[in-house]
Amino acid sequence: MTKSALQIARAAYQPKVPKTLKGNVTIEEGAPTQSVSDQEEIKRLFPNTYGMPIIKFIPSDKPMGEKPVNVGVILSGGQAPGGHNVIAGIFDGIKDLHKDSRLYGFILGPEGLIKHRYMELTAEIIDEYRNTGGFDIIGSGRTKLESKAQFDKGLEILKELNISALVIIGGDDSNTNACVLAEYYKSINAGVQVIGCPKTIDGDLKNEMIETSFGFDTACKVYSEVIGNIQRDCNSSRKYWHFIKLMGRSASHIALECALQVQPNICIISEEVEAQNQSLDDVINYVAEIVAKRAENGNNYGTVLIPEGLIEFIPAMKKLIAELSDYLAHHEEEFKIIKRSAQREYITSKLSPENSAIYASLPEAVARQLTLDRDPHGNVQVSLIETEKLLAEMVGKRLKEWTKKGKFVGKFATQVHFFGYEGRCAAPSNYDADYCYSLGYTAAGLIGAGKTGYMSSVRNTTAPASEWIAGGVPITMMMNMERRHGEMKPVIQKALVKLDGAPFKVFDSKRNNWAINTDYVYPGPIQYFGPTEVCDQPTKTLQIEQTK
Ligand code: FBP
Repeated sequence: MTKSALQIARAAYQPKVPKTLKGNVTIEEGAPTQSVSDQEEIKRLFPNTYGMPIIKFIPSDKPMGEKPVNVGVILSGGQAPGGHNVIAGIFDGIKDLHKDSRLYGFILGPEGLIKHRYMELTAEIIDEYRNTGGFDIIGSGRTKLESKAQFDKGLEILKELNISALVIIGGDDSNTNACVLAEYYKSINAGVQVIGCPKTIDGDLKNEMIETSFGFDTACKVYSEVIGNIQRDCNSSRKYWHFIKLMGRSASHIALECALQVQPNICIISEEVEAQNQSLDDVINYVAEIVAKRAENGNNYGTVLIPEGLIEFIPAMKKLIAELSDYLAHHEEEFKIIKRSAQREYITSKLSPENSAIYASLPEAVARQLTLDRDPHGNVQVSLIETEKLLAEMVGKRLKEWTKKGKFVGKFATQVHFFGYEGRCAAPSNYDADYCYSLGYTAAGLIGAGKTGYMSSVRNTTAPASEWIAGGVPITMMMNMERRHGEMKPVIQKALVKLDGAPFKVFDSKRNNWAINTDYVYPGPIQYFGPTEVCDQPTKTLQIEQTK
């Protein structure tokens, strides 16, 4: 494998770890815990893993492990920088428990467990992947681990390989499933512990005990670098408005973090759009008004950040999508035979007057995307909708109307961008490299302590790494009951952007200034070597949240 100079230098990087993970450790248990809500129901559903205490690692004078342990690991869902370091941390952790411990990776996500596809992760393999981005060491996948049949099938291979602990590295849904699996294996005395690790660039798996999901830091830094570059380009030629969509699924954490890093002219926050019951028209007017104001000052350029999930958060669009999905689900065959050129008119004639009017107002491409792109459940895949083009086009239309009325005197030329995949496999920042390794090493400690149904937790991460607090949180503690596919289910509560949270408040206090007075920040590329204030800083979101 040919390696870049950075890869070679990075291979030698020693992740910084909390001092409580160095040398012999033991656990300190706190008081019993409760789920965030629906306590009785969740206790009933998880009789074996409910109410367990929070765990903290503390130094000890004796080693924790006496005998070797075989561990399995699964990468679940979308890629996030640092996954390889979680695996390296688990590997080193279980080797420190006992030198004959072994680690097996299940190939291409949870499906590997069900289909019995695996590989042993030896020291040679692990060394090739330390501090690298990507999930390619074993691959990832989106198969949901949720049925008893899958759990039993998985247990066959775990028994065959003498694996007594499984680490599932995933987002909120995968960790919910990890907890269901932990409960099931405990209820049948399977002798397999299950530990979760918080992963997702989206940043929406976080709570009091999980400060951030890994990968969010690196992904946001990569996006902020390129947005910063675009802003400098924009400020140099002064002729384009750049509409930039950012990944993140439903939550706007990525857009908000990038806004805090680069100080764009506009950043839309989906959660605010929903809370204020804004229509698409309101969002268009908001952007167009800033464009017009800047034009008054002779500034016919700017940047607009748009979270990927925006469309779902505009209440009127949500209604349109729901009616459209329902209609198409029942009239698929009829729709298929309509000529492409007549499809738009056909749909417009079938919807309620309110939805029909919104649909008719959408640009051609977006209208088509809404009718064509369905996932296996029949839902529109909002990530495939080009919201950046939708906004650019509709703002353009609005400005033309205003030009006629004399309300806009300026030029409006646009460029559109979508950043997502560019950041998911980037070489982890020092923060993610250290955080991920610590999460993995902590998972090994939880295995050594015989725990199951826990998520690896590393806190206090705005302090130097040596001061970080490592331990475990019972997954049931993060759960509540939510309606999913028409049924009430126990799930880890998804963390959307809180409008009363400190990061949003900081953004809110500055955005009007950023809109009119160009005050761009250019973060530049992630730095791996150099002074700590350049290389080791956590996200602005975390820094603001943890400012006492
Ligand atoms: P996870 O929640 O699984 O970590 O995925 C994050 C994400 O990158 C989202 O931001 C994005 O909407 C989605 O994955 C894209 O999915 P895919 O990789 O299947 O195209």
